[in-house]
Amino acid sequence: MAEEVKLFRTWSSPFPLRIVWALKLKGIEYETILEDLQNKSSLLLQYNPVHKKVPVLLHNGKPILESLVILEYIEETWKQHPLLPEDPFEKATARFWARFNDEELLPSIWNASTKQGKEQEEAIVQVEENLKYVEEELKGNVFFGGETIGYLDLAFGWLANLVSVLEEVTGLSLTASGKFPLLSAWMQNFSDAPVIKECWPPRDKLIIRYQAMIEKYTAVAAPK
Ligand SMILES: N[C@@H](CCC(=O)N[C@@H](CS)C(=O)NCC(=O)O)C(=O)O
Repeated sequence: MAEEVKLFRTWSSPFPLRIVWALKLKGIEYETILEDLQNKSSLLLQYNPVHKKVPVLLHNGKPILESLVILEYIEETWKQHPLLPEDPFEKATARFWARFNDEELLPSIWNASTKQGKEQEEAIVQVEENLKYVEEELKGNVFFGGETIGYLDLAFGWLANLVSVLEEVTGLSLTASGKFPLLSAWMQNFSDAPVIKECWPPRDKLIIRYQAMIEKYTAVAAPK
C-alpha cells in the first residue's frame, strides 16, 4: 500500500519549513495542505486541537505535531540521509541546541524586532549573547551537522533568511555587522544548498508579511 504523507503548512511559516526540508533531504513524496491561519481548516483543528498550529505531519492518517518532534519522527521512520548523529552525546547536544533555538534565541530575536525602548535594548543584548553561543557551536564545522546538513541545521534554518528580512524591516543589525563570521558563512552555505534554496518563500512577499506583523505587534505594545 502506498504511504500517505501530508504536511499542513503555510507559504511563509518557518517551523513547517523544517519539515519540508527534511522530507526533501530524505526524498519522501508528500502532499502539501496550505492553511490560512486566520481561517484554520477543520482538519487542522481536528489534528492539532491543543495548539492549533502548523506544522502537522499526517502519516497514514496519524498526526504528528511540533516541528522538532516531527523531525525526529521523520528520522526514525525513513532511515536514508540521516539527520541526527548516531553518538548519544552528540545527539543530546543537537537536541539541546534545537531547544535553545526555539525557547531562547528565536524569542530574543522576535523581542528585539518588536519591542521598543529599554525592552528592545535588553533584547538586543540577549540576542548577541545567544548568537555568541551559536557561533561557538559552528567552530570547525561547515554545518551544525558537520560536513552535511542535519537536524540542527534545519532547526536553525529560519535564521538564514528571516533574520535578514527582520533586519530589513526594522533597520536593526543583529547579524549583518560581521560580528559572527562563522554564522554568516553558515547562513550563506545553508541558503545556497539546492534542496534548501528551492524551498525559500519569496523574499519580497516575506518583507511585506513581516512588515505588517511587526506593525501590528508594535501597535499593540505601544502606550495609548
Ligand atoms: N513549537 C511549534 C511552533 C509552531 C508555530 O508557532 N506555528 C505557527 C506558524 S509559524 C502557527 O501555526 N501559528 C498559528 C497560531 O498561533 O494560531 C513547532 O515547533 O511546531
